[in-house]
Amino acid sequence: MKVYLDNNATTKIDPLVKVKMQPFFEELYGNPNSLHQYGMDVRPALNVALGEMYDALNAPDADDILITSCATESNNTVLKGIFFKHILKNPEKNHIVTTAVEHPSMQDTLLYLSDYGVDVTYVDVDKNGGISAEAIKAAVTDKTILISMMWANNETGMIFPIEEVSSFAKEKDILFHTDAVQAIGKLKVDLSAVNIDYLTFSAHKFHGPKGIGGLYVKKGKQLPNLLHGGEQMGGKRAGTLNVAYIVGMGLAMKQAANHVEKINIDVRRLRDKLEDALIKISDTIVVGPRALRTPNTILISLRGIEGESMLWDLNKSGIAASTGSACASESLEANPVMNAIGEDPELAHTAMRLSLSRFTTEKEIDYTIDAFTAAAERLRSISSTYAYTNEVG
Ligand code: C6P
Repeated sequence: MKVYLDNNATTKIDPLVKVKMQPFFEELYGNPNSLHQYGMDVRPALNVALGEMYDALNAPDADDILITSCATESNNTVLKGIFFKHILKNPEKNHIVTTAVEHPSMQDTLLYLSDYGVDVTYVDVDKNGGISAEAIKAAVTDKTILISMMWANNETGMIFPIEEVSSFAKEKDILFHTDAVQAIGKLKVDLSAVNIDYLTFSAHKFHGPKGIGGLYVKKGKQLPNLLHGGEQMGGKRAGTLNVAYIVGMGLAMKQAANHVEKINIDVRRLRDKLEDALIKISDTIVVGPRALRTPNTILISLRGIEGESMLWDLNKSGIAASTGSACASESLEANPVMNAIGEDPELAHTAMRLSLSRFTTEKEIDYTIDAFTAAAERLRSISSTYAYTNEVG
């Protein structure tokens, strides 16, 4: 049996999305900026797709949705845009508040900007991997131009206090950005109910295609371009529009919004069933209270079992999981969020992330429970043999 439990890294494409995209690779391949019939033929579909995104986010038409190539580009656009538009012109306001557990597309960009005079405060997570709104508020100074906080963490699934912090930012006249990559499709994201200026998303995290994402920009909060060289997207991002992928992202987002309630019942039930079984394995901890996590995610540590060993053992049984975020998988370093939680260094080396989707089945979860439990027993017995060998030898 094959079981895919790495849906926080990427998801399979929704079959309906794939069907909807197909004509745009074949007969409808015109450039939407061309003035001939081929160009004209694809424009209605782009408008439909954008409409689906506005509806899914409940964003007013007056606001912008900028299509990007991925969440990484959206995050870079916000941070570099704020640097060029605000910080470079007024270095008195050069302070950004963020969390210690943002995705590398935030952290590395902030590190890069810090060489140009940007001052960044990274607010630590608590022992559950959560962020307190009070800690964010306390980090703000009269130099703060931006607060950026992810909506939900990709490793733990912990949901951050977006509503409270975004209202606080508005009160203080500070810009507010959220990386909502792990929230779309799992949580209700309603932009008319929160005070968000910028919101990042990526289609492949909600059963859309890879290589396409977006940045919501509130009216009046426009940023300078990251990409220059064309009039596409109303002159806000140059480069030929990827029509098939935009069409796919529109439908995927609509589907994601329509499935949120179902995910919070069905996927949550399967996640809880899996977690209830795995937590019975001795010396095991799961990060963060369930009610405060996205309904699909478990970050678990099994003492004495290296995350990589577990991953390879599960892989042999056909189960795909991860030791943390996919973009850090080649570094073989300890899980960065576990490190940030900082309770016990061993936990960071033994972390495993299991993330479900609305396509995960009960049968797959039952199979995973058996395979995971057996793998844990097997690996623990090997490591105790090693301990014995080391003792006597
Ligand atoms: N996280 C994970 O395994 P891209 O690839 O640019 O579309 O998405 C980047 C990104 C940005 N923000 C968050 C919160 C994310 O989780 C990701 C992608 C994957 O956790 C791959 S590193």
